[in-house]
Amino acid sequence: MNEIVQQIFQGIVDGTHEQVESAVVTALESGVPARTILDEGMLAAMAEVGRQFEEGECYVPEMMVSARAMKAGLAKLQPSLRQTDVQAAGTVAIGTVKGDLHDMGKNLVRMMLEGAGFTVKDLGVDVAPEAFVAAADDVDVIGLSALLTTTMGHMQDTLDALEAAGKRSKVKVIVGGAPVTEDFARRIGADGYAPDASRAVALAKSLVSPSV
Ligand code: B1M
Repeated sequence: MNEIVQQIFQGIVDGTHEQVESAVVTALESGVPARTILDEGMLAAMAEVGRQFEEGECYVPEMMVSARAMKAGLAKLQPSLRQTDVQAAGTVAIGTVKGDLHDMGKNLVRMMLEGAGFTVKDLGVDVAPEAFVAAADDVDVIGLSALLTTTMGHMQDTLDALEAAGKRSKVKVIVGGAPVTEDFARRIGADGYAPDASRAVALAKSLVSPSV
């Protein structure tokens, strides 16, 4: 791994947000592609933090400082993940489902959608089905994110609430997040599943303009 990308990786694992911020800036200035920084530095580091948590090598406070470092780095990376001069591709309301406070995957999907020209309404975290229903009037696509196996069920609740409100046919619903699978998405009746932010953009585009 490139030395500066390694510093980003280690800074996120250690939770040293200032080191991560400056290393991301240095990496961009020295021509490291934003995707490499994201995939090999940042996402790989969060996967390592998750592994350490699972193995009992770190606890919630350490996960929180790593998350803060990741957010600091993402803020520096964000302009490079966006493209200017793109046409608006459609509108999306995105949120992390009820009971779930994980927001980095959702934020990344939002940033990449905005970069691809979508207008995105970010509903935040711990979003109740009713809030998604309320947002459905103004958007083409609703995006649901969940990181906990215990909160995935609220995706189904949200689809049911849209159906009950007579709005299900007005919007496309896409789902994602680490425990979510293609099969789960099909079972709950979502319009699509994406395993990562890039594929969420491709999916949203294909649903808004089926010929793309
Ligand atoms: Co928590 N956490 N966490 N956590 N956390 C996980 C998810 C966990 C897998 C860790 C582990 O055990 N290995 C585990 C869940 C286990 C399970 O359910 N099976 C877990 C747990 C248990 C918990 C708590 C219950 C811990 C506790 O309190 N005892 C607690 C729950 C709080 C709550 O939500 N109610 C908790 C808390 C936290 C922190 C607050 C400390 C922090 C979150 C900070 C924040 O988000 N602001 C945190 C973190 C950082 C993690 C890990 C380490 C990293 C998550 C992350 O941000 N990844 C995570 C372990 C892991 O995932 N390896 C873990 C980076 C992010 C960019 O990836 O979110 O997967 P991700 O998003 C990806 C794709 O999934 C996809 O695209 C993104 C980019 O490629 N994607 C979509 C996501 N949403 C999408 C939507 C789409 C399409 C694609 O369409 C709409």
